[in-house]
Amino acid sequence: MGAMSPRGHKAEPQVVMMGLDSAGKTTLLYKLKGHQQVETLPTVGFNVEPLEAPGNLSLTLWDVGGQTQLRASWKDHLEGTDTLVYVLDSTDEARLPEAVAALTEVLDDPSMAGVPFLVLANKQEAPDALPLLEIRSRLGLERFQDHRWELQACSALTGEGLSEALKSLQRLLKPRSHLCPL
Ligand code: G3D
Repeated sequence: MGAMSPRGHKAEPQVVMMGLDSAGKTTLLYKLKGHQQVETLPTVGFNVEPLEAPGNLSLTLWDVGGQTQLRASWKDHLEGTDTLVYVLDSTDEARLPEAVAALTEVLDDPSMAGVPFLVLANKQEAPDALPLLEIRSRLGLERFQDHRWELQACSALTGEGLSEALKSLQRLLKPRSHLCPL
């Protein structure tokens, strides 16, 4: 488990994974960890999973439940976040506004100022998935000018897009070099 020490004093980058319930966070986490069988249970509270990603990237993922009654506790887990991974169910058009509102709330938290984020448009293999461009415009990501962000289509079920997602994560975890003075 990663220590919750102040930003910049951690052994491992702290990656928080969030999303509404059923977005596919648990499936994604286990797929990334290389488990063959995924038995999904509703995420209760949060769990912390060390992740050995390719490229010697060692991360700690926080999987925070999206159930309404637990959303208030998200804020308790934001301090020290290096990158946010926000998982969206691309097939759930009805709850897209709720997902966008939750993402906005998280990013508006003072402890998330300037923290980069990766939006994973999950379940893209499903025939009724909204196209990535549609999702991009519905999210209005351009609003978040104070954050570096990336949007990646993926399927936790098939694994499609996951290696690209990890590459995005690696990019976002790198500090912006042009901010460093000589
Ligand atoms: P959560 O942890 O965000 O709450 P889960 O979500 O990982 O428990 O997934 C919720 C449901 O979505 C599960 O189905 C799971 O199999 C499905 N799911 C996750 N990722 C994908 C995906 O990429 N494509 C498709 N088609 N389904 C996905 P069940 O039926 O077990 O509820």
